[in-house]
Amino acid sequence: MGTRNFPVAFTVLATAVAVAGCGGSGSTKPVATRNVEIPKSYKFEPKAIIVKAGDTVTWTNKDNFTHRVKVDGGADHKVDRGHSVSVRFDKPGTYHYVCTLHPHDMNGEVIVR
Ligand SMILES: [Cu+2]
Repeated sequence: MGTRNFPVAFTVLATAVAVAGCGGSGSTKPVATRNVEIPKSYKFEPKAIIVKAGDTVTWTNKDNFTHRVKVDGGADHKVDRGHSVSVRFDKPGTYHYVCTLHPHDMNGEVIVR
């Protein structure tokens, strides 16, 4: 009976949604902006951003320490405190980036559309 399968399918779907919801802290939803701050305490804010192809993204270091920004496939830029670095994104795609000094704490994503 086809109708007996429906409640089972529904339960599986609901579980999958609940698991996905637990994955993030709520601050990882991509934000449409070209500016990423490096505030105090070793992080990028917002962590994930959305830009358009051809846009230039600027990271500004407001922490008390030197950080770095290295986009996958790109150069490793040093960003001293109070300074910023800009990277232009010409092709659509999802680009992961890290601070190579603190890669476990400081990483993020630029989604180019
Ligand atoms: Cu860092």
